[in-house]
Amino acid sequence: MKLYSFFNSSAAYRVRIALAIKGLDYQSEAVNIRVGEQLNPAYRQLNPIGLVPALVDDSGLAFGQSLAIIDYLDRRYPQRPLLPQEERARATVLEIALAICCDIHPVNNLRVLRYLTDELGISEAQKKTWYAHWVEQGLAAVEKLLEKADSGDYCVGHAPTLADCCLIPQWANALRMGCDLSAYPRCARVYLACNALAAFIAAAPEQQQDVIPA
Ligand SMILES: N[C@@H](CCC(=O)N[C@@H](CS)C(=O)NCC(=O)O)C(=O)O
Repeated sequence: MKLYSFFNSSAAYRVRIALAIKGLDYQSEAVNIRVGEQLNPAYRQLNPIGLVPALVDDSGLAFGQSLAIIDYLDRRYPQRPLLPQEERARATVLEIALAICCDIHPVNNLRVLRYLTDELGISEAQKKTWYAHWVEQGLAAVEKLLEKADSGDYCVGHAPTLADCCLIPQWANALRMGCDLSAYPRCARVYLACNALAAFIAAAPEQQQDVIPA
């Protein structure tokens, strides 16, 4: 399999965690989103949306959307499942994952931030305020969802799930952007516990071949 990835893309990071938890071998192909490689026609053949990640599986099937990729991997390689079978636990995992992937991440994506600064002319300071606002709203909700789920070291239950695959990259992004995360102790506990696991360490941005030092 080949994963088209960028070291600090949180959507690609989700998939890297899933691949590592499942112990799957894959080739990594860097797509530098800072210089627009995600918009190259050859890449858009693989992922018409023009965002990373994209996966090409061992049969040559190519597709994007990190959650679709993780769901595919989970069904195809059922070892260490990332989505519980039990309906209520599954709904809780998806609720947390989607709160991050649909409600926080898209409004703070690179293309949105660049549109705000380059087309609408907002300042760097206003961009930071925008970013922190949506992180704050979103993580406050996630913190409540974790409380409802009675989270511990993981968002739901006693092993990492899709929810953890989504929370850790989102948290890492928020840290990188200098957001105040002190109001979310349950999220912080999950972040610390997951980051002690080999799969999460291997998937981290600083471990990727295409890392660009800050
Ligand atoms: N819903 C997509 C989101 C993918 C996404 O937004 N990727 C970002 C990096 S985290 C990207 O490619 N950004 C480039 C851009 O905004 O132009 C997924 O989950 O795969």
